Amino acid sequence: MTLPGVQASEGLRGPSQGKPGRSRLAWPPLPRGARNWFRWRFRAMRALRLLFAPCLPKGRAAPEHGNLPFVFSSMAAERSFIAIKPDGVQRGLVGEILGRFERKGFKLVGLKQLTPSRELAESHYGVHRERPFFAGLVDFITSGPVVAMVWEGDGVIASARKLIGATKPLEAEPGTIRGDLAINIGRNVIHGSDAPETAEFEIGLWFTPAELSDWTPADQVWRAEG
Ligand code: RTP
Ligand code: MG
Repeated sequence: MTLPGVQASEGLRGPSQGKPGRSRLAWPPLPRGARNWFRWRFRAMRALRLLFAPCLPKGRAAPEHGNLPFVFSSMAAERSFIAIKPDGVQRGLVGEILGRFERKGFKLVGLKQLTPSRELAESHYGVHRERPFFAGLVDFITSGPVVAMVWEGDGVIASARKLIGATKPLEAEPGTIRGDLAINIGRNVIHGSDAPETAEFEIGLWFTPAELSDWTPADQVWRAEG
């Protein structure tokens, strides 16, 4: 595959792939057999998607993946629920935070602003129900608008937690959202799902399937080899 706008002789090769005239991105640095295996697996799955598309139900959250028969469902791209808490919205940090996820290369598939009901907040933080900070946490999260988002991409759940940083902002590394933008545990600006099961639960809690878009960025070829 030749990337659009790139001549075969230009320098878009992996660091160890210096053969002149090669047009393929040699990344990740795996043996050629392994790279080919991944490529053919991707192509086979894409062909299956096209084959099954006409006879599958419409209107699911992610038709491109979610409508596949269960045997192919492991293909579904990973999604995480991310929320900018009321302090982040009040402080005008929405653009800054959205930009960090966009620049990383993840895909935004859901976005809305709402002031959560107590019921929603209590379900969302239900795992902390018995903790002493629970009541204050629910008061805080229902105190104003929250920007709720779903981001998609390989490894997005763990990666988003890294982008977000440690729960206590003073312990969060500089360069992370909490490390750069917050100082207090009760005003730590952003939430991110901490595991695949939590992500699935939280996405279903905050969004209806119709509120999520399945789309392919025009520059996808520049984001991931495939
Ligand atoms: P989040 O769920 O909001 O993304 O935060 P997290 O995973 O980093 O931390 P978690 O343990 O799930 O705690 C949820 C939120 O509760 C507040 N908290 N306060 N005062 C305290 O000791 C305390 N501990 C937790 C924080 O706002 C935390 O983000
Ligand atoms: Mg948490």
